[in-house]
Amino acid sequence: MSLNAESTAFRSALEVIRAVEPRVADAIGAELADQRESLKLIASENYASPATLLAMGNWFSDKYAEGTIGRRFYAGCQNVDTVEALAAEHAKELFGAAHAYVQPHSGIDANLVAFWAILADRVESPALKKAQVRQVNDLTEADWFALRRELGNQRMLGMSLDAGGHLTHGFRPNISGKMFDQRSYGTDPATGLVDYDKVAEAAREFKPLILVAGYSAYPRKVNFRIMREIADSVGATFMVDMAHFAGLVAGKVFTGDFDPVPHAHIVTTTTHKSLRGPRGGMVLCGPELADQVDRGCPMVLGGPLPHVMAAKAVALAEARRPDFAGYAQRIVDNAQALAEGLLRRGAKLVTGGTDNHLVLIDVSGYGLTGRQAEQALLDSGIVTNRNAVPQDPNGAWYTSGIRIGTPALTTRGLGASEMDTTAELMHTVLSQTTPGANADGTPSKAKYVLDPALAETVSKQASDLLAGFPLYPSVDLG
Ligand code: DSN
Repeated sequence: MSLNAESTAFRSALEVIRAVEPRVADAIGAELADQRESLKLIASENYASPATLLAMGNWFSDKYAEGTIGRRFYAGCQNVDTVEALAAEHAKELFGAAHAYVQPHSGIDANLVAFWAILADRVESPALKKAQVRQVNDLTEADWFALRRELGNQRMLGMSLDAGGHLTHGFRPNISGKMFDQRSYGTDPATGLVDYDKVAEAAREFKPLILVAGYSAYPRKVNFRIMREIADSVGATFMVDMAHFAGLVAGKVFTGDFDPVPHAHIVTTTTHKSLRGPRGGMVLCGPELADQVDRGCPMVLGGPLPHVMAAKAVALAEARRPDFAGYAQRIVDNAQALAEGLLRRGAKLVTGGTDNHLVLIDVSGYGLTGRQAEQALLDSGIVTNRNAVPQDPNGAWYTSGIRIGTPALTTRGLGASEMDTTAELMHTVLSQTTPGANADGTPSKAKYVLDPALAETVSKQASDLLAGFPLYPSVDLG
């Protein structure tokens, strides 16, 4: 039997790797096997296409290309220019953006590029103007001191971590919380929803330079038109981090007031979550911020990864195909089916449901911490991650929540009926897990008690469920 192109490509790659370090080849094969067998509900993960994966394993990995197209610090970048331009072109077309910068290595890097671009654009700093890469050698010691003074204490208002915001939106232990004088807006304690009047009030009081919207663990839509009005009312630059829901924007599930691109001054994203591309980041903006954004490397970023930019171009081309819209809608349909299945069985959900790709279960309803629930589910073949809930009494380490998302299972082809089965499996595990105790008898926030036979039964049911939806059906490693 002749193998298809994808099987041949991956088999050949593993054979070549195995000849040098067989343990790496084995680990790659084992990773595929593990991914095939687990019920992956991590909201920020997905399965990139074989074409996207294969675009990363090649000679572009060897090339340095600091700077950007037309302004490189290295010679011989003509082919990197081709893939960087293709990725940017696809991104602009897909999102209707004037400018796209496709070099960031991650969402955090994309946010840093955006912060620096905004500072450079907004802060009246002669020292900063001089510090732009082309003049950096002209800076005196006095300029450096002035630069720190002029940039210090700029203000940022973002969503708090426990309400669903991201570390880089000013959380103290993150560099963003040290770069900026930061204040957070939360969600309404009764509904769990963003209270725009409260955001407006905080903005009026605090007068931030940057208003940030976007989230990692908020299960609802955000009205970006209203957020932009709030930003405008206090003269703030409006930045949206759409890392989690970029696929829903690309697939036109989030349109109008819920599409950040027409409303924000600058939008950042990852490329690997609901967008289903390679691990990486991206910045979209209008012409007024484009030049500063393009200075991301070497201002903020290490050298670009041309092999990943090639993969971004492939994945963005895939997202421009008509069938991506159907995929994006199915992500949301599945999340809603999963939420309904959990609610029907008595689970407590933050905001009572979802409008997007993720669901946040408040597992205090089962008498568990997030950490206990996460591990019990993992023992049962269900991969999730623990996450704080608003005003979480257990903090960001133990937490009281489990965040689940549907981009990955939707890629595998699971639908509403399988989401109901998934809800049943999760509820079975969570309702039969009890908190454990420390050696001295005090209650533990990490230990738990779950009958191993039950965990095994659920694992088997999860793997039976997945058997009907093979992952990478075109890839046979033999
Ligand atoms: N790690 C990503 C997530 O899981 O949401 C965000 O950085």
